[in-house]
Amino acid sequence: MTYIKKTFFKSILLFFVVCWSSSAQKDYKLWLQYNKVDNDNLKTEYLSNIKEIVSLGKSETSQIAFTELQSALDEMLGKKFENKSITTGDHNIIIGSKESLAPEIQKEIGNFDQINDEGFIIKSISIKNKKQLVITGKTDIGVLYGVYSFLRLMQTNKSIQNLNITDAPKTNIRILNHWDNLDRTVERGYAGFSLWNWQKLPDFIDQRYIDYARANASIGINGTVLTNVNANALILTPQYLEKVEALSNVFRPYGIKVYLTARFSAPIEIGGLKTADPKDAQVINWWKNKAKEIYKRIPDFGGFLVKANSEGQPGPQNYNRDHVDGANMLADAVAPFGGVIMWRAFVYSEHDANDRAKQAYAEFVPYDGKFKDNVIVQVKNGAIDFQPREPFHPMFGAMPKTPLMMEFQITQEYLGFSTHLVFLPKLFQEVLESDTYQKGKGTTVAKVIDGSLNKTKLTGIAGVSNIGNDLNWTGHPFAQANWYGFGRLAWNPYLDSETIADEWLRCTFSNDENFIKPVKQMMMQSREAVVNYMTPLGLHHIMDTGHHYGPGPWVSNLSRPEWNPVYYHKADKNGIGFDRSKTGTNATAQYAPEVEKMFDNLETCPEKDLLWFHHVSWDYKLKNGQTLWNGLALKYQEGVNQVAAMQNIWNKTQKYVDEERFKEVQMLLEIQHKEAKWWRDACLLYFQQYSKKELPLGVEKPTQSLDYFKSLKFPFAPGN
Ligand code: BDP
Repeated sequence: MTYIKKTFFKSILLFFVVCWSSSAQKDYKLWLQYNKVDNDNLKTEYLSNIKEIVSLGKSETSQIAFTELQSALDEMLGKKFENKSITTGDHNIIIGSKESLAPEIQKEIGNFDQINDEGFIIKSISIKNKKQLVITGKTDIGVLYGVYSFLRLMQTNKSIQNLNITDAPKTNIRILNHWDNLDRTVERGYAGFSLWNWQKLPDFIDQRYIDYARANASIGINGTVLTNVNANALILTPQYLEKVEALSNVFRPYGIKVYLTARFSAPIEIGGLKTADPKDAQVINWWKNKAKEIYKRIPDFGGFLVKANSEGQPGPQNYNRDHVDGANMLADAVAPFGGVIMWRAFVYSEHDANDRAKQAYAEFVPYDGKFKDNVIVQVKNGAIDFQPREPFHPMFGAMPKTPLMMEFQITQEYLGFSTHLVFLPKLFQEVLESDTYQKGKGTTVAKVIDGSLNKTKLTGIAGVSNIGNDLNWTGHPFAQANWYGFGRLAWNPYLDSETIADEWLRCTFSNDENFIKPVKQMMMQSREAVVNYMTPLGLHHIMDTGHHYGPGPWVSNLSRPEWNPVYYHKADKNGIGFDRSKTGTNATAQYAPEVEKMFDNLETCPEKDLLWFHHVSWDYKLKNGQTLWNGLALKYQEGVNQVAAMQNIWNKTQKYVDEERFKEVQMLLEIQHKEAKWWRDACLLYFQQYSKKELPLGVEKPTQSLDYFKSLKFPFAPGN
């Protein structure tokens, strides 16, 4: 080859490597892209308002805050600011906690009592006729959150002149639940393997741990449960605690506490005891010593998350004790060190013939007020299990004397894995805004969760993580928005999901309105789309067995009745739906009278929840005049159409998005479209056996038979 040819090929190769790595990095960088500010006016405004950075703190956290600000400004404005550490001239950005600020600056900032320890204040002030921008808080973590919030303003192209922002998280525990196993598989994980490389820990600190902490800090997440709720006791042995300690050292400066899942039978499995009875003196002692051992290594260890007597997990009931006995025993063990117990309310029993939707309430509500102060009961958003749509869990309206924590699922176990684009903050918002009527109108779930309704001290929101070791963290580029949105809502459960979508798009892709407007619309409709093509009008739990991938409304052969889809839809020749009204299981009675009445009455029950609460005939007239059968079929079709509309929107975004992410999303939407049709066809063919009616006009004819759909098997579907 001639020299010229060789150089030509080399440069082509280099070009591809550069292109590949820069776009691959884009995916990896999440919402912290810090794209160049290309609007000249804005750039001028930013540069004239930022002359120097003065970073006052000395801690590792302060260092992180400064470096973040410095490198972000470098990327966005093309200028590298050094740390001046003393204030000269004007238009400095001064970052530091209250106590690091000069008294005259403190005075200008005003009242620090408006914020809690994690809150921040961003304020433009004037000192000796010099303008300064101060980012401060009571603690260095507050300052770090302030820096991220300030950078978000710039990332979303907002003005930074005359700022006066006061913000603080409304919940104490804002936490990810990783359902990660010690062998690095992730239960219900669709983004690769677990981030935690237990084999190489504690000596090898993967850069990903740091990047993970940074991403979480940027949205205010302050806790992480490293291990699966279906717990393995080995995590509590010294061999593993040493590794956990290493991770907690990485996370600490980012304000993130580590928590673990506690297997209730650990005293037997790793402690050599004969029992795990929470009233047994040796057991009590074992947990006390275990807590001591953990806190010696990890002084700010958060505490334990416990799944007990649920789906085969051991618990206090194995010893004829109850949830209170179990939770309080563990609470006593961690209390001296400031730890908390997050006790899950996701319980239902094969020995209980009652409607599964009623069981958690029935089991837990009698315990209201009986848990120790450092116990918080973690309740899933709905009474069944993270379905595309569920009415809010009745427990949220029924335990005024107990701190209740929200459990959302960020990983899309029932919403198309990491293949389907579904913007979950819309779902989260719907739940948080639901009115429990616990203390009259306007007592929403959000008010229960943030403690404002019942003056609860301990508050929290948990999200089952969708993060794995995929290059882009979450499998689907848009699934990053669900991690982001979860964090933002955990910080402030009153945020609007559309605002979140807007922020995320600008930070992750582009500020171009021609991109933002349609793509935001696509995100906002994506949740309703998945409800429509999977489980419209209140249908639920009709997915296939085990892996939960794809439709399986016909499944009826599982050993426990409440594991079978037929238990939930109850389709027969008379109609379809689960009668949870007074004439049925009376689950509606678990809600406050106003809510009960609304759900109970066919006239007032929202149609989106119709088949959740009522069994209605195929000829039942919907509000739009259609029969139920026609309306149901048209909803399925609408879901498919909505995905097609999402594809149309995305296909027009090519010029605003890097090639790699554009193509990824395009391919994923194509699969989503195929799978939406699969859901529609399989479900309608199955239900049609009972309705015995033709598909209405406008609904496409299935191209396969019901037997074909039933024959599909997925032995290696992920996350199972
Ligand atoms: C269900 C999942 C199962 C979890 C369980 C739980 O299918 O893998 O272990 O919830 O939350 O949604 O404990």
